[in-house]
Amino acid sequence: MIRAESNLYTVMDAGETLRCRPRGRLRRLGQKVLVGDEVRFTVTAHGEGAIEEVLPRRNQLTRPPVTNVDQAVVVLSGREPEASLLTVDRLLVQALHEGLEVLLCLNKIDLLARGEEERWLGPYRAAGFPSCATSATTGAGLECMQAALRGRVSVFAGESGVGKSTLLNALVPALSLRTGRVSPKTGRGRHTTRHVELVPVAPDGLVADTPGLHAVGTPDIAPAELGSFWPELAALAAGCRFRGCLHREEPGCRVKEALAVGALDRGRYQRYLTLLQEVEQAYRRY
Ligand SMILES: Nc1nc2c(ncn2[C@@H]2O[C@H](COP(=O)(O)OP(=O)(O)OP(=O)(O)O)[C@@H](O)[C@H]2O)c(=O)[nH]1
Ligand SMILES: [Mg+2]
Ligand SMILES: [Zn+2]
Repeated sequence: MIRAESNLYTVMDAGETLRCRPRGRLRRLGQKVLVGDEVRFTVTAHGEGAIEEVLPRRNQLTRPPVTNVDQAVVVLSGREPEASLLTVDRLLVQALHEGLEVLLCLNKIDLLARGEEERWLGPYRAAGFPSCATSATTGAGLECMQAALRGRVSVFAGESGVGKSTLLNALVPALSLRTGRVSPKTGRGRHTTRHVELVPVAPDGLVADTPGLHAVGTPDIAPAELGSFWPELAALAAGCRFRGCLHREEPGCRVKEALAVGALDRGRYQRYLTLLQEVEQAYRRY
């Protein structure tokens, strides 16, 4: 199910869409139909459909409210607005914690000087994250996005104003989502996206346009687990002297060794420490 308007649902099947209403039985069972749900339906009179059953969900996001999501596309821009990498890392942790694959998209590369793209994406590429560098306005890098979106359900995340809606409009020309202006005063965007809908992109791909996230809260993760969401730290953790090493002050820590020889990005590590401290504080409150 790709779109919900009050009690009318749009279901997509083999590339065709059908307007469906839920059977009263579903409502009586308190069974909600959510965007992203796989459903069993029958065709009724007047070319409408009836949703008979909602199939088991693989996952369910609350922001945006979409189910069965495969991938989070974390969008950032180097300028207008200049990305907060702490926000980017929070979003990555949140997405990985939800069990999603992630794709980083550096948008607005038309505003960047040569070499800046690598400065933004380099540490993430080194950590093993797939990435695209795009300009939604010039069309640069859109083939990279098309390839990454095919065959799966994706959600966009990222600060307001980074160009999520503009990117979607560029990827799906038939679409015309509302896009916002970046405030000249703050260099930040305003949240202009309100509804949630899955739109077809690339062969077999579906994408939700999400409200941009200004700030996401402290991840609900145990301190010793946090490192597992930093792929470049997780790859070294098995070699640390202590199991459950937090890679902070412990002796025999492979992460500290790698930092000392410049084999790890300091910024990523610092943001790990920042989130570790937050996670510890939240944890102590229990
Ligand atoms: N120069 C440049 N501007 C862009 C690019 N992509 C988007 N913009 C502009 O950035 C502004 C914000 O874009 P939106 O697509 O509304 O941003 P958003 O991420 O959807 O923002 P929210 O819906 O508020 O979360 C608009 O003025 C766009 O025209 C790009 O690649 N290059
Ligand atoms: Mg938007
Ligand atoms: Zn360690």
